[in-house]
Amino acid sequence: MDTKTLVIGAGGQIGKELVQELCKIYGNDKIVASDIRKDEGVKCDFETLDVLDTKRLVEIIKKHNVKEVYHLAALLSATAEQFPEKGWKLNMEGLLSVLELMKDKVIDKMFWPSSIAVFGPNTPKQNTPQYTIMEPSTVYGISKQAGERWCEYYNKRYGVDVRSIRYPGLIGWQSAPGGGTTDYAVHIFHEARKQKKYECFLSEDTTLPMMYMSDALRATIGLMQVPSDKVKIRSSYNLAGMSFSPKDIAAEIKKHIPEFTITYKPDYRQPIADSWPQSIDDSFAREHWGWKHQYDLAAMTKDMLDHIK
Ligand code: AKB
Repeated sequence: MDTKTLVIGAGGQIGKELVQELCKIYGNDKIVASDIRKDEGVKCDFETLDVLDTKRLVEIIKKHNVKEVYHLAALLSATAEQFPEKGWKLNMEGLLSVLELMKDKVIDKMFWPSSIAVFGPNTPKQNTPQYTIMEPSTVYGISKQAGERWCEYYNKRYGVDVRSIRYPGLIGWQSAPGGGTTDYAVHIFHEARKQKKYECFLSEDTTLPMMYMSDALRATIGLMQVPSDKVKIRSSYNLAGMSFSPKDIAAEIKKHIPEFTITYKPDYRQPIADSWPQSIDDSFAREHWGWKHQYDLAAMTKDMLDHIK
């Protein structure tokens, strides 16, 4: 029986596009998508799964002879602040049960996403290094940092092949983000097309690291494809694309939609954003496995607006 790749959290912002991309590269019959709710659009096999249900997870893995897993199910920064216990439980227990299955050699390889949220208010904000002060101040950030420690521990102690990236804010036109602090950078495009105006929940000068989805997918699949000895960091790799503020992105949108206007009404997400870095040093990813981003703010804005009609 052929081996398959399972995407957990396939209905989320990254999951939706990742499943499509993996199907394109490896074929629909090699991919299994799973989420708590059925996504009608998927072309490959789909299994309903709550990642906290380990019995069901094992059943799916056995049924499809799954050997690789992209484990994306998580509560993002803003939602996890509303539901701290749920955020911690989902983000930690889900990861630990897949790591255990790797230890028991049920699965050979896993991708698990970390985030710039592992950094905190005492981290240097510019060109944030791979190794630096990390004192996350959100539940999401704490869970991602703890997750990184577990990934490295399982790799060093049991030799499991787990690979990870600290995603910046991700921007794509195909899927909606859910519950993140960087979500404004996706909503702004839809509102610019629909209303020609947008009220931003972050202040105008809040600069954050961001990345276009096609770059994020290339990085994710690229990291999973390189030989294991190239993956020298088993906690999670810093990864950079671009950095911008709401004011910068609004100015770029205005080049395409001159009538576009933006107003600012910072809310509970502002302190989360203020605790994160503004730009990231990703030289280890570039050196170890050849990472190189393609999209800057101008190229991304054009592509987003070309696709959102
Ligand atoms: C969020 O805003 O929570 C995420 C992230 C940066 O991890 N997009």
